Amino acid sequence: MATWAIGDVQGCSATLLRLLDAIDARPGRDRVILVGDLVNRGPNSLAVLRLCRDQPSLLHAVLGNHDLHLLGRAIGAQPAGGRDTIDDILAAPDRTDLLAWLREQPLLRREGRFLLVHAGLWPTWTVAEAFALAAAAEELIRSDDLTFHRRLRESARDDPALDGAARAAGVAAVMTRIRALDATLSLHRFSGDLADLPAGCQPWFDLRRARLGSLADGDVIITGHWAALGLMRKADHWAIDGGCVWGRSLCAVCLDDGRWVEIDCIDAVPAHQGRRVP
Ligand SMILES: [Mn+2]
Repeated sequence: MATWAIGDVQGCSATLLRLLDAIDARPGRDRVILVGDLVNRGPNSLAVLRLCRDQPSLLHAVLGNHDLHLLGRAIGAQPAGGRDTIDDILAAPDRTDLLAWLREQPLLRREGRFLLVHAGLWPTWTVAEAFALAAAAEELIRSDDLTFHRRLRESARDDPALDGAARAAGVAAVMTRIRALDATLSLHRFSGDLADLPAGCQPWFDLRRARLGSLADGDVIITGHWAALGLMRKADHWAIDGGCVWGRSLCAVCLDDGRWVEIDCIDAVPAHQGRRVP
């Protein structure tokens, strides 16, 4: 039995199938955790969700910002985005099953010494706090809470002065969208290469190391979401978004022996138009 983590699939179902074959992932024996953004931007998000729904012992996930966007659209809490490629899921005859599977996935999960979260953690959270905050947000996700979903997009920080759906939306925004924080400690829109970081901004993981000494209290955090970072392997943080939907690669890491397996994207992904990251 092996446990793997795989980076942002974003509807690249053919590449995902090829990677599962390359790592010889077998239902009933192995487990694969997708690190969020299973859907959107890419060509076949419906096939990705059907694969997950049909292989529940093999495939697991943490939720990404695009997954939450799909759940928000499904209940009318979010408008369609101009580059959405998830309408076929919303129109599918089996959409109820597919969304039910997705809705049950957590924001944060532990596999041994590994913590898996789509984007990252707030600089001041301990791991125990992060799990408690994630649990409160997951409860609202599972109950299709409209207030939570409507606040998600404009939330830009964890604010302990808030409570209920308002704080939970900030927590989920952090876990699914954090990259750099600006001087006011709000999520910044920047998604490029670290070398191009705007003045006054810092990556969440540098702020977190500065405050806590390590990212994860002795554990290793595994994230996707920041394609322009490239694949990054540090003692306390592995970033595994290979930018598949931008025509680059999909990456799997084995949590048992540390092997990395990376394959080129074989899906028909949209033209880049100069954009390098989701
Ligand atoms: Mn993302």
